[in-house]
This record gives sequence, structure tokens and C-alpha cells, in this order.
Amino acid sequence: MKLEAKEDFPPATENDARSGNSVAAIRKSILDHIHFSQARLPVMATCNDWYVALAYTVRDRMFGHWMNVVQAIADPQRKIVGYLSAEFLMGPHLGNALINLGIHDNTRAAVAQLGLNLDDLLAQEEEPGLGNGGLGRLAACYMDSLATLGVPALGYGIRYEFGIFSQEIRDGRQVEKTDKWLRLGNPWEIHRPELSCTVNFGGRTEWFHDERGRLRIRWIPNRVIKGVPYDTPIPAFRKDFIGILRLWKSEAVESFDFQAFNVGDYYKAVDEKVVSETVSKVLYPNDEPEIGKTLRLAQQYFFVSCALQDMIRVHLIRGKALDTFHESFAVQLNDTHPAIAVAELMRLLVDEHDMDWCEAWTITRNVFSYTNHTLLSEALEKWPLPFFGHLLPRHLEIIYEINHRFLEEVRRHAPGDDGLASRLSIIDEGGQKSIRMAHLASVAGHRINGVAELHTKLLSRTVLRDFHAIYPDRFVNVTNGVTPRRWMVLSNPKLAGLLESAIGDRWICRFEEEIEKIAPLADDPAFRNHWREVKRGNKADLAGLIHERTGNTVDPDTLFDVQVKRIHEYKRQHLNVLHIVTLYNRIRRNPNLDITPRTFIFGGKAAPGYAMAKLIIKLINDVGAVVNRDPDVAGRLKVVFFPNFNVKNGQMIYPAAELSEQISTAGKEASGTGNMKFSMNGALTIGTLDGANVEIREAVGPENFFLFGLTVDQVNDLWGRGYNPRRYYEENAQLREAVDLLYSGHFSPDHQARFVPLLDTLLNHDPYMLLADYQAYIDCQDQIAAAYRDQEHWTRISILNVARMGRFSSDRSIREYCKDIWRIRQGV
Ligand code: KOT
Repeated sequence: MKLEAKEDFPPATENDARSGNSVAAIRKSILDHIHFSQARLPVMATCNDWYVALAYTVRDRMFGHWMNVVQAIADPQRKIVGYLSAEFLMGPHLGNALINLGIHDNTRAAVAQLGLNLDDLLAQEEEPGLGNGGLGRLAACYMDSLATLGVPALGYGIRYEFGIFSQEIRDGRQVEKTDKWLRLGNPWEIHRPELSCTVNFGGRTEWFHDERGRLRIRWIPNRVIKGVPYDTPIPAFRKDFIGILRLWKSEAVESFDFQAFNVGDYYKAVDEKVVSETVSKVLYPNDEPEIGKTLRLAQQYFFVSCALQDMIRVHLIRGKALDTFHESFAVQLNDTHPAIAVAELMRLLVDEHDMDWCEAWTITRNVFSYTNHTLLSEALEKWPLPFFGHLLPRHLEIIYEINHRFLEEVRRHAPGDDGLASRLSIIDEGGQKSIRMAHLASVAGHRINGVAELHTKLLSRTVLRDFHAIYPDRFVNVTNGVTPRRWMVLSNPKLAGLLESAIGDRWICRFEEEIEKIAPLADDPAFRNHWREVKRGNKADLAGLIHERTGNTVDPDTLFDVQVKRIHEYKRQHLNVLHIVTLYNRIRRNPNLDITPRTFIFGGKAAPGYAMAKLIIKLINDVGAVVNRDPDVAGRLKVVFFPNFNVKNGQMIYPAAELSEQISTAGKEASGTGNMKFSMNGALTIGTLDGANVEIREAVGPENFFLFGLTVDQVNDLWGRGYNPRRYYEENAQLREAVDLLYSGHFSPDHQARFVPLLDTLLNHDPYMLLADYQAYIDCQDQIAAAYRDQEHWTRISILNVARMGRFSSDRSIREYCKDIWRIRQGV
């Protein structure tokens, strides 16, 4: 279907007050919204009222672009990406939209004419924290790149009423606060009740004869809820295109209320409403173990069913029959959280649209592909069979049928190898029977990808080894990337300005080709001076913020050594702490020691149920409290924990960092994306050969990267030989001194034994091999301290880091997905 512009419906013009980009037009539009959208007198408008009026003003300027996307979605020639993700960690919209629409400066001027400051309005926005960390933020960067590359895309997810908790630090401990991000409304979204879907749960299945006398199966659910979509435009960078983020809210179905009313059960009806709304109530804050939670599975099925119903609707509007569904959509499963989509598409095609099983399976296989984001066994999703069958009885049958046919194929491939069949089976028959969601996704997906070269290699050698053996061609690597729009232009305007004065602005959307043009300037002393001024300015800004948020005074002339990411034992924030305690011991022994002054900055949330991660937060704060006030240290060491690390705070922290800590145990971090954000902002990396660190090091050059630690092979080898962490403690005086000081209660005088669980774990098991990597880490940090003293050299490396980050733009990642996975042509 081609949507023609009709004479009697002229398109909105470019220069009226609703879409014009001049200072006057923007100013007029803000005032119009204060009046017409909010019914406020300007003199009585609050800062939030002005923020909302500005948000509407900016949103208006995306509607023209939106219509272009509607055209593309209606065009049967164009394939659409359906990105299915339980998390989208978008970060604040306003600043990003101003940059991408190219109206930042005019808006600042327009706002100033109204007697306001744009920064105050930007600060008003509550960030939609609809994700835990890396996985959700990746989905957000990919939406930005899809739009910028002109690929029609719908991001499907859940409109959680409460996103990731906000973190406060009290007495050095994490305190979780619910995230009421919708409290004051959300001006960015468009409510689309007319596109609502219904989603069933529970009940049973039964055989029946259809009108043509064929014996078929139908699902008799015992619960139904409604999914209502809310659309948010994700603007492309300086192109008249957007991506659509379509998030579903769960509501009660009216007809169900009536049923209850009919029997006079008013309270049951109200109850039903409460239960239905619960489904999209809250984001699960865990970054690790799945604990068989009904609500979690209900959430996954809920948004996936809505998404597929929506895609089928779009496909049919294109005037096409369902047997070509795979020509309209490429659907990416962002890890296994949406993997139930495989069974749901089969159900929709076979049960609801009467398609033959084999034809439906061919389509399903063509549509889906699967991205794996972790090798940690505790994070691999499994659902116990009885529990799964209780919530989704029809899907259980479908999964059995998929598995049955799949295992027949396996047996043809390797006759008599029952071990192989049971290892590959979607159903784990050992112990408590369960469904392995990664297997479901791998059986169905025509492509399976890891998120960094090392990760993809390990994936095909470990977790999905048997799948790789039978289907090697399904496996591809797509190394993660991040958007230079948000993570450079928006968050680091000083650096962006300097880059623009040197090489123009083409690097912003042609990062791969253009950014390397600054490399020769690494040898230009004047440019290096400017570079240092930019970093110094960002450090001073962050120092101000740290003071405001924590009360700590930090010196912008010290080395800013930063580790911000989720708190997890495998990420080894406590290895960083061992370094701090080691330096502290050196100073205590020799108070006049000449060391490179450092500010250690930590940030990150711990899953609320992860006791060890929470103890690590307390450890950082307790060590900080003692070190920061020790007169012997005399400002040479400062330790701060920046509370509530999120996108907004990240935007302030990455640009100010000089040293990026990427110190996970080799083989544990699938990729990492913070590592890329730091490096793009001129921080040097201290890192292990893990995840994308390997590729970052190759790209920037080994001489410009501080490498330490065991490799994956060495880690495995050491486990094989029998790892005894206590031996490292006994044989290394410096390490022993650090560990003993922690045991002694020096940092926890109010509770001497506080850190015993953590220290005992290190000495007795040390599952992440901190003690094995300790000395290499300390030696590497000593080299860094020396290198930092040569500021000319340091700056040179910093410039080269940025110059060589071309590969790590999410635009490159999305181009690879388009070509190798989605088989899609790019738009603009
Ligand atoms: C969480 C639960 C189950 C499965 C996967 C996860 C997960 C993985 N959540 N975040 N990740 C991170 O994803 C990032 C984007 O690919 C990676 O850079 C990072 O290494 C993962 O830890």
C-alpha cells in the first residue's frame, strides 16, 4: 500500500510554529503549549511545566519524520526490524532529541528569551530507566542507529510503571527507592489504545472439529488481559526519520469485568483489574539468577504476544498474505527473555491463522534470530515444566512438537548418539525438568550471535557447543557498539567542539571513516593542549557534581580512575579496592612517598537480593571513609562512590574519566559497552583480555592499552590444575598486608568482622580469581601511575584512543546486523 499525500490534507509545513526551527518559532511553540496543552499562565508555570512544554515542542518537530516512517512501514517492499527486548534503557530524551534534530542552539536561545535556562529544563526530565544495564542500553543505542541509518524499526518492550530502582547511599550502604518515573506524566509517548491486543494465560487445551471437519487443538485460557501500546519516537541524527519504540502496558479487559459484574462479584472485578495491571508494573532488577517467577514469565509472554500480533496486523495492512510474513519482518530476540516468541508465532500461524505446521515453521525460522549476551550459567533462562505448562499450556505443547521434530533431525544427523540428543534437547530432563530458552531460540533462529569476537568464540565452544557442531553456519559475531551521538556529542560537547574544529562534523554519523582523521593531531602540541583543557573542564564539572551528590571534595588535577557498571563479583570492583588498600599501605609505611595522586570513582547498582554485591558497595564506602580522612594520605588518594549510576549520570562521568577500569575475569564479560564509551571520551583502559576489551586493544594498539591478567585459557588451565587462592595470599606480602588490614577491622571499626564473608570467599574459593590476578593488576597500575606523569605522552595516547574507536559505533554493528542477519537494505 502506498500512502499518497492528498490535496485536501496538505502536509504540515516546515515553517509554522508547530514545526519551524527558528528561535522565534520554537519560542512561540513553547508558549503555545503552556497555554493550549497545559492550561497554565506563564507567570505561574513551574520549571516542570516549562520542561513539558518544551518536550511537546520538540516532539511536534518529529511528527513529520514519523509520517515518513509510517510510509516506510506501509511499503511492502521494505523489510522492518522488530527488536524484541525486555529492556530499553533509553536515558533522557530531551537533550538527545535537540542534538539529533539539530535545534539545540536555537532552543537554548528560545528558552533564554523566556527567561529560562535550558540546563534547568534538561534536569527536570526523569529518565526512563527501563533496563538494568548493558543489555537494555545496547537496545537503546541500536534504536538510535537504526533510525540514523534509515532502517524502519519497531522496538517492542514493556512500559514498566516502575523502572530500575533508584539508589541512595546511606551509611555506606545501598538503599533502593522505587522509580516513579511516570509520576508527572510522560510527554514523549503517544498512547495508542486503538492498537490494543489481548493476551491469554492459563487454562487448558482441547481437541475440536473445525467447520471443515478437521480435528484441531484450541486453547481455553482462564485469564485474559489487554496490552495497550505507547509509542515513543526515537529521532535519527539530522535525517527526517525516526524509530518507533512501542512499549506495552497491561490493563484489565473490560469484558472480563462485566462477567464478574453479571454474577454480582464487584470485588472480583476490581481484583482482576489489579492483577492484570501487575504484569507491566515493575522491571525485575536482577542481572543474574532467574528464580522461576510467574510474573516474570507472564511479562515476557505478554509483550511478545502483543508484539507479534502487532507485526501480523502491520503485515496484513500491507495487503500481503501471511505466507510472506518473513519478507515484512526480521525479528531480533535480545537474549532469551523474548524467546517465547518462537512458540507464540507458531501458535498464531497454526492455531489462529490455520497455517500448516511445516509452512509456519519455515516462516518462523526465517523471521527470528537470537543474540546471546552472557555465558554465566546462572543467567541462562530455564523454566520448570509444570510451572510453564500452568501459565502457557498451549505453548508447552508447541514446544514439545518443535523439540520432537528437531530431535528427529538430530538423530538423522548423528544416528544412535543419544547423548547428543539429550544435550541439545529444548527440554532439560535432568533433575527438575525445565525448558532451556537458549535452546528454543537456537533451534528457531536462522542466526545466533554473540556480542564480541571472544564471546562468540566461547559461546560456540561452551554453552552452545553442540548447536555449533550441527549448525556452524548459524553462528555469527556482531561486536557491540555505542552511539557517538549520545555518548560524545550530547555528553561531551567540549570534546565534540574540538573535534569539529579539527575535522568537521561528518564523524558524528560516519564515525568509522572519519574519526581516525584526528590521529595525526596526536603529534600536534597545540592540539594536545586543547585536548587537555577539554578533559580538565570535564573533570572540574564532575568534581562539582561529586561535591553536590556526596559532599566529597575531589581535586580535578588528580588522575580520575573510574569504574562504573553494575556491581558484580565477576566485574571485580573489589580487585580495584585491593589496589586502593595497597596504595594506602604504602603511604602508611612511608608518609612522604611520592605517588601519582588519584581519585577513585565508583558507581553502580547491586541487585537487591545479591548480598555480596551489596557488601562490595559497603566496602568501597568504608575504605573511602578511612582513606579520605587520613591526614597521612594528604589528598593523594580519594575514593568516592557516586550514587545512582544511570544514563544521566553516565553522561557526566564518562567525559571526565582518564582511566577506565575493565577488569573482569577473562571469559566472564560478554562484551562490555562502558569500555567503548570511556575510550571514545579519551580515557585509557586498564583491562583484561575479556569481551570487547580484546578488540579495543587491537584497535587502539597494544602500546596504548594497559593489559594485565590471566587469559581465558590460563584461567581454565589454573582451574584444571587446582586453584588455591590462599597460596597467593601466603606468598605475596603486599597482598597479605592488604587482606589482613581488611580483616583487622581497620576500615570497619564499628563492626570488625563486616568483610569476613567477602575475604573468606577470596581466600577459600575465589571464584573470579582476584588473588591470581592481583600482582599483575598492581604492576600494571604502577606503570599507569608512572605514565600519567608524562602528560604529553598520556594525551597522545588519549587522542589515539578516540581516533581508533571507529569500529565501536553502533552504526557499524547495525550495518552488520542488516547485512549478515536481517538481510535488509538500508534506507537513507
Ligand atoms: C542478563 C540476564 C540474562 C541474560 C543476559 C543478561 C545480561 C547481559 N544483561 N546484561 N548483559 C550485558 O549485555 C551487554 C550488551 O551485550 C554486554 O556488553 C555485557 O557484557 C553483558 O553483561
